[in-house]
Amino acid sequence: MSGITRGFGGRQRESIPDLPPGQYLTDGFPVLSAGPTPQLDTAEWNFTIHAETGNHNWSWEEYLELPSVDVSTDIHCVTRWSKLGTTWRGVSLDTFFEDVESTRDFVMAHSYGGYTTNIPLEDLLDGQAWIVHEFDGEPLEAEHGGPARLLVPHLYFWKSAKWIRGLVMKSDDEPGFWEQNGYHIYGDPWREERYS
Ligand SMILES: Nc1nc2c(c(=O)[nH]1)N[C@H]1C(S)=C(S)[C@@H](COP(=O)(O)O)O[C@H]1N2
Ligand SMILES: [Mo]
Repeated sequence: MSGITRGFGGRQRESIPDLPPGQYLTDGFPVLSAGPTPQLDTAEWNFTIHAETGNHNWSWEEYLELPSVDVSTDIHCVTRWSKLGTTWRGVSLDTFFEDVESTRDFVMAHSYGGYTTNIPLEDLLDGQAWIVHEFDGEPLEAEHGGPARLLVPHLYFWKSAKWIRGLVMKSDDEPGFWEQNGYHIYGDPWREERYS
């Protein structure tokens, strides 16, 4: 080991503590959509939580009246790009669920355009998920899910449904669109839960 005081003398990969395994950093903001971008008019936009005790519905005006917060977070796409320190503004899912009574443990998120993705309810609560309508201080662009999308940044980004339309409470963790097409049922980027 003489002469080598650090590492192994060869090229070592720079270790970035905030980067999950198998991911690389990007400064851009790639657009990944399974279909065309729906053109949504906020006058007709609605967000609904469907529970066994009834439906709770928010119009765009009602959504904007809810307390909104700034969110700074890292995002990780299963196709291996990560973006650190992204900034969003929106409403915590805790706020929406204050009004909802349900004994069901799972959620299917539904988007305008038909996309779906499944998430355990506990992953949407306690300050872990938001409906967001601003990115980087600007209204969220349609291609990134505007007027509003789900943001669940501790899971791979396919769980962050763009053009969010509603959440349906479920007794079972039924697979959504990508989960039926080979993606992992849960999608933790730190465990590399990419495919099933
Ligand atoms: N409605 C909808 N939401 C979606 C998708 C989609 O195709 N439709 N793609 C998912 C995937 S795979 C990723 S990586 C992110 C991409 O978001 P972006 O286009 O804003 O980068 O949105 C997720 N949410
Ligand atoms: Mo993705």
